[in-house]
Amino acid sequence: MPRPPSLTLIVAAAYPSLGIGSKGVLPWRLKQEMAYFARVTTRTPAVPATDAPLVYPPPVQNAVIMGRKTWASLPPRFRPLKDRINVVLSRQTPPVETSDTIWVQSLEGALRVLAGRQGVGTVFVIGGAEVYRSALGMGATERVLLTKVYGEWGCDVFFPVDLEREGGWRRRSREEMSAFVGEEVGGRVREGDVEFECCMFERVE
Ligand code: FOL
Repeated sequence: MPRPPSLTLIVAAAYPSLGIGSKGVLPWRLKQEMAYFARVTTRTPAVPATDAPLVYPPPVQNAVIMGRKTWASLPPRFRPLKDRINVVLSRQTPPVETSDTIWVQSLEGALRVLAGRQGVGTVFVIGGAEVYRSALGMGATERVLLTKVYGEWGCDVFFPVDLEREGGWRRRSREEMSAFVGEEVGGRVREGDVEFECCMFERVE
């Protein structure tokens, strides 16, 4: 069996409350931050994450794993997220694979499906809270791309771990983060009245 892929969480959270949603959707509309999400989750790594046999040229797409409520929250015109393998978790729906979306019953099921495929690049977990919590409990989760959205946003769901306070996570430098995401990032960005900052954390032993 091929080695199961490692996982990267990507999340935008209010800072410092770590709120990620309100009434089923994102609490803000940040065009530049959303464009960053789309670029980073779409851009493929130089080397695929699994040890599936290589074919030349390697046709690689990243995967985005999400819960059913996050799937429902995506604007229908952007669903499935284009140029990425969309994997949706639902305990009710039996596992099915349509031409553009894979439905599975657990995160383990998602990893099993992806491990058995060729040409899978980076595997991202894109939420929501329940899926982030499960993923953070798995050794496979190595990295979190956290965008701090400064301010109080009246959220009703929250990112489950404070990476800056709990042990086991280290913030990486701007340079390390830029190398991973494949573009220059770092520092506070202003969009309208809102400031955000893209950060990367990695698990440490
Ligand atoms: N991580 C970060 N950093 N920012 C986010 O906004 C974010 N959002 C989710 C998960 N992780 C995140 C979940 N929510 C779309 C909408 C909501 C959403 C995720 C994605 C979406 O429509 N994405 C389109 C781009 C649309 C646009 O350009 O406006 C895509 O192609 O990714």
